[in-house]
Amino acid sequence: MSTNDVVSVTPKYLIGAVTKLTGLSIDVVRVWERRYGAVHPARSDGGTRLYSDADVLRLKRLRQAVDKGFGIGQAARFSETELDEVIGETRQSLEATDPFGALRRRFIDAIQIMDVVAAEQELARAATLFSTREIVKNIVAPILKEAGERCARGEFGAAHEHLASGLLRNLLSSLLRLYPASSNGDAIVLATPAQERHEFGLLLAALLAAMHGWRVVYLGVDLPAPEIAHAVRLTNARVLVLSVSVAHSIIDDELRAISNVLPISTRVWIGGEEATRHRAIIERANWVLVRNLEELDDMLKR
Ligand code: B12
Repeated sequence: MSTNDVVSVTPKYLIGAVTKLTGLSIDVVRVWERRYGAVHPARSDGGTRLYSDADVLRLKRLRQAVDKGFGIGQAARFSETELDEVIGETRQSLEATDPFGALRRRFIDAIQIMDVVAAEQELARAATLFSTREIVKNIVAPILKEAGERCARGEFGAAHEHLASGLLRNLLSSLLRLYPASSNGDAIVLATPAQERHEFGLLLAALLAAMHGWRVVYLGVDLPAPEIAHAVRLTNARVLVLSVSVAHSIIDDELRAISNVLPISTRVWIGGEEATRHRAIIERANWVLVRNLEELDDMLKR
């Protein structure tokens, strides 16, 4: 694994593959999981367990601890740092093989037990060790995704999600302040339409724009079309960025309303999980559908 590799939390392996990758039998994997909560695999639509690279890595590390004479019950309760010590893998060597994954895992572990001090420490480390772009793409975006997946699996409650969201929002806001709007930069307005309250995709997009020297006018979420258009006119914005995560039919009406009231010269870039649902309006209004943050990063450069 190279220094920049990130251990993926995407569910992809069936249990048979996991046994090959870890050297553990199917029965052992099941018992470790059921009795000791060693890993929490996702389920396919049909209910089959699907393991991620992160699950496989954790099982391998637990196996190493067991090989060193620890009981699985004890090993499964170790924090990642304790596990590092136990299996003789120094923090430095873990950092060297997967610095982003190690940090993300420690943050998520801290959120799981609501240890705010440890969670804040991890974010402070991220801010000193990594570039803003690395923080956006390799720390904050994947942590939010994982928090979302844990919510869906019932491992995180609303309180966990709110705690993680609050800490990450503070981090992103303070990073945004590192790139003060310059009056020579072209203005870019960022908002979500009325009824769309998911803010993180938009906040990450705002940070990328600020890094490229745009004059960022971040309006946040849930804004009626006339308000967005007013801001675009007042700031003479060249680009409006919209983010859509939720599949409400009302969003379609809102997007149509935005396209009707915007100045004709404004370019609109729209992204988010549910943006493709609005292809008809996007095509009719000549907006650009931006598939992901990488693509946005490139467009902001030009
Ligand atoms: C946190 C959360 C909330 C929080 C939001 C808090 C906040 N301050 O943002 C709250 C509690 C408010 C919330 C409310 C609701 N939520 Co919600 N929420 C989530 C959750 C768990 C995480 C979303 C998140 O922040 N992800 C992290 C960010 C970084 O990822 P992202 O938004 O996908 O953005 C990425 C890309 O899409 C892209 N991107 C996003 N925007 C843009 C823009 C551009 C230009 C570009 C280039 C890229 C881009 O970049 C990001 C990084 O890769 C997801 C589940 C999940 N697993 O994602 C559900 C989820 C999005 N919510 C969902 C739902 C249904 C709701 C509610 C309707 C629930 C309810 N019954 O009340 C309400 C709707 C509120 C509303 N009207 O908007 C559904 C949406 C399903 C759908 N397709 O419609 C999801 C998928 C959960 C689910 N599995 O059912 N939610």
